[in-house]
Amino acid sequence: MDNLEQAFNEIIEKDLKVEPRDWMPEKYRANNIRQISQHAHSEVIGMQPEGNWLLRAPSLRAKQVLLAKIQDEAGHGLYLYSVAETLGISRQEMIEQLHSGKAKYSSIFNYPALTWADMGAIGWLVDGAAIVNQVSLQRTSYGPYSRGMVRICKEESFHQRQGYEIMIHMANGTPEQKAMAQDALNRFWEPALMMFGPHDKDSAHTSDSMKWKIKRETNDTLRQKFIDKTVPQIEFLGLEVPDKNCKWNEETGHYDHSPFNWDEFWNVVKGNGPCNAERLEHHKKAHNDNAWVREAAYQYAKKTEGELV
Ligand code: FAQ
Repeated sequence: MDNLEQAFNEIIEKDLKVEPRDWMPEKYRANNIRQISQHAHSEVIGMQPEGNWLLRAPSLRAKQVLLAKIQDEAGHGLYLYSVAETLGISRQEMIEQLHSGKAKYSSIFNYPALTWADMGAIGWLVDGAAIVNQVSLQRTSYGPYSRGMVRICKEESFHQRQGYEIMIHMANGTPEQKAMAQDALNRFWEPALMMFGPHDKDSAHTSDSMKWKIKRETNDTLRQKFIDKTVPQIEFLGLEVPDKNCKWNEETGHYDHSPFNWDEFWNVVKGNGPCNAERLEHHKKAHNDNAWVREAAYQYAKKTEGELV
């Protein structure tokens, strides 16, 4: 083992942070680029289901809050693209990988947002799941990713409350509103649990990522934390857990759950979910229609800085 590799291993062992200028194994770099760029794509594509409801929000307050939340997601995408850039990939390459299908984004955003209650379910469950995952990632070994997560988690916790507030209103509203809340929960429950990725035994990257402390907890551990935290919130709303086998287990100290429909998960991940085509087309169109903004920014930077950027 040479000195560079030894220095890298020491950083990991001592729980210090790997910084952009440090030497790192190519596989460590590639794994971080993959995860961070996909995380960024998820934040950006994730604006679409909620954007669908901006013009139909039931009050000015609801519209303002939803707009602020969606803008936050755009910001998260930008921090994360910047983090990935410190590893030596350009923004353009990342976008090309998204458009060609080489890079993924979270499966959850390929489901439609059909009712206003879905805005509640997304904020509560999707942001809620994202928080459980990202709180753990605050301790990830790559310094810029870890620091980005600290700020993102603060904003996500506001998003989760925004969603839960909508659910409280709907669940305590008319019988029709309560039914809408239950229907949104039914449709988003399992897809939200699948945000944590395949079971550990089927997860291609977990072993390397745990070794290098990119991931601090496994997919199944985080999923279980989310279930344990969320079931009492469902009960508080007076709604029913969509999974009849979801019961408290005294022995394990966790809620049990039914097996998941992994065929559906992989089908969505492979591009065949209800909204995959629509989400990508929308992104490509927005990217192409706004090419002039990138060109104008480039020309302005050239003029003011006197050099290519
Ligand atoms: N969807 O070996 P693993 C948010 C892929 S942010 C699609 O277990 P890994 C905020 C995986 O990429 C939500 N693909 O992978 C918000 C890999 O394929 P690859 C996003 C998935 O990386 C709220 C293959 O399966 N959060 O919601 C999914 O070790 C509301 C094998 O899987 C993050 O990205 C999936 N659910 O663990 C925004 C957090 N799961 O890459 C707007 C950071 C797995 O070899 C509105 N990411 N795959 O082609 C992570 O923590 C990890 O990447 C995991 C997956 C846990 C997602």
